[in-house]
Amino acid sequence: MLVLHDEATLLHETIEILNGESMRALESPSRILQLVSAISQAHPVHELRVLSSTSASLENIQALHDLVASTHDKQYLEHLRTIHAAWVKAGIIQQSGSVLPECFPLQGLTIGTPKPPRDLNARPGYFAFDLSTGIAEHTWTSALASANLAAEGAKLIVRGRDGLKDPTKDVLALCRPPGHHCTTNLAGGYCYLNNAVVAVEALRHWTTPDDKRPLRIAILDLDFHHGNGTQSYFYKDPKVFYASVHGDGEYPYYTGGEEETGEGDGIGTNLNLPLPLVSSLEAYLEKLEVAMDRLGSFKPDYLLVSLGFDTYEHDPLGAFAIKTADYRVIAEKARTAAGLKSVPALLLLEGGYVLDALGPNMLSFLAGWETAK
Ligand code: SP5
Ligand code: ZN
Repeated sequence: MLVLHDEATLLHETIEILNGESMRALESPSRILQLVSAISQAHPVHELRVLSSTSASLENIQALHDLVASTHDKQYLEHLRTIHAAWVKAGIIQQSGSVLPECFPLQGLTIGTPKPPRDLNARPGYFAFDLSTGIAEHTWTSALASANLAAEGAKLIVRGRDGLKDPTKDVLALCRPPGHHCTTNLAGGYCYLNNAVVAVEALRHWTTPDDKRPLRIAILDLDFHHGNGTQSYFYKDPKVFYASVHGDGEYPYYTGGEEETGEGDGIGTNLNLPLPLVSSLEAYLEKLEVAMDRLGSFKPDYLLVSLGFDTYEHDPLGAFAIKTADYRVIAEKARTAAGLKSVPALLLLEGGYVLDALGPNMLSFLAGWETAK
């Protein structure tokens, strides 16, 4: 597997409120260090390629900003980029501190559509939906680097592009922060920029213009949590099929039901498979098979996988009973599904919070993925 990493993804460090306590966010730089270490040790089975979004050419930086601006709300991006410095300047926090929301403009509180508040303390609540998504000094830099890995991964799996000897070789992007919870204008669940959304638009961008037929893209979300942000972005889009297996009734609580099947032209291209808690591999595979059948029948040109390891048995934020060896079976089933076998795939890292299990779980998954081909 070709694995993409950027050291700028390590810079973001923030706090969250979890179980009524303020603590360092479980989504930490060590997660990526663990994965990089495991993948490096597995060389030459896996190839680690280190990119640098912060020292990219001006042209590439502009392209990245354009891509992010086309997929997220302008005021929201401005907020992510500037609020930490504004809070420091106003004396609300120190440079090492984090911006967290204070008040949310929820349904029932506001009359009509809420407007972005001028008050600096109030602004974070307008652009977030939880207290796990603090904005620190380097959050914007890491979020951009993470989105850049998704975009570069997309570029690489487009057939025939850019220096890949085997253009159909799959790519894993070690994205951090993750992306599948945030919408075009709301941060949440440790997510600031939606990397899967960025990858889809990058795939569309990099596809050769002589092929006028619109691309068909399948997204398989294997994180323990429902990818509400990705679902909402493609909810009315008939060319993107989103399928998710996730904990029933778990975070983000208000999305992920079976009845959410898409809207308008997009009816039938959204599939939620909530799974009861403490499900083991057997129950998980049943749902995965349903997801793979539907994604395969969609006959996509590309497959994106939102890959989270918080389905692991000991994960503090998950409640399934998946073991390290099980990831091999899960990956093999996903990779060998009818209609998807020869489809180029991009894997994007989402959650997974047991630090010393991340490396083994990823290597197990990749082993299953690669033997399946
Ligand atoms: C990317 C990702 O995995 N984000 C997840 C963020 C989850 N944050 C809130 C977790 C709350 C867990 N509470 C457990 C409730 C058990 N019923
Ligand atoms: Zn998750």
